[in-house]
Amino acid sequence: MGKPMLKLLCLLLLPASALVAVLCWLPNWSSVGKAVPIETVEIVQTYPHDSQAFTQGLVVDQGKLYEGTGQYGHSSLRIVDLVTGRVELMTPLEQRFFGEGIAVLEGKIYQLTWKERNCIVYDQATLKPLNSFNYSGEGWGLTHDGRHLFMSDGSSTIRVLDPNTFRTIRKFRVKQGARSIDRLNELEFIQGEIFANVWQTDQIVRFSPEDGTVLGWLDLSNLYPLNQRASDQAVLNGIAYDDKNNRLFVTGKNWPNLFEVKIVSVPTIR
Ligand SMILES: [Ca+2]
Repeated sequence: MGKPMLKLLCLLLLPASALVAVLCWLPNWSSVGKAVPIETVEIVQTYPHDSQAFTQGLVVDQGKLYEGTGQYGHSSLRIVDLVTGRVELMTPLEQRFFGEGIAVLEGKIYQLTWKERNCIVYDQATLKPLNSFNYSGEGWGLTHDGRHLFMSDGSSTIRVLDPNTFRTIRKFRVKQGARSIDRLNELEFIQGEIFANVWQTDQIVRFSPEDGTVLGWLDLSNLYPLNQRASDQAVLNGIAYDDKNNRLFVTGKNWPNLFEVKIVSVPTIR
């Protein structure tokens, strides 16, 4: 290439490279204008819920409610009649385990434990333990997209796991712009998004399972007033989605009710 041609090429490329440099330099370029909707819910139906259940995992599958409960000496995995709240089948965990999130996938139930680094796998119909997997760190919430498990650990990080090996395939952080959203607890995969309880709040955050980008918030502070709760541990925790009938259920730790709710848009953004 001759010198005149090289000069011309440099002149042509300079504005483009300058633009790229500016775009890369902008610290929150990907988050500019990322205000997201805050929505609330209306109660469609109220059902009884075992107020002794320290809810850590909640799933609806084929019209049945599956619940995982926590606390040492009280942890369990349950099949619950959705309408009456009656426990139909229950497997208690060993005293050394503090039960956490659950996911139901291909005839198996996966139940995390808090600090015991042990995911117990059960037969879905009998709740009989089949095997278990080890993992590092803490276990909080669990859900799946039909193929992989998604696991929270109390931070803003979500691990994507192979359900056959529990190997971590990838990880991402849940972020709204530059702000990490941590204390992610119970999870639910809903129509291509993940919904997560944010521990010790009445807020649910919705985010992308691809990269953790926050897509919106649900404010559920209207469901169960703080001054009626038995303790400050009785926080919102438990999201279950009935994908066949498009029904959304929520409850909390030691809440006396489980609610079917409908999302209602309100004209606010955060
Ligand atoms: Ca769930």
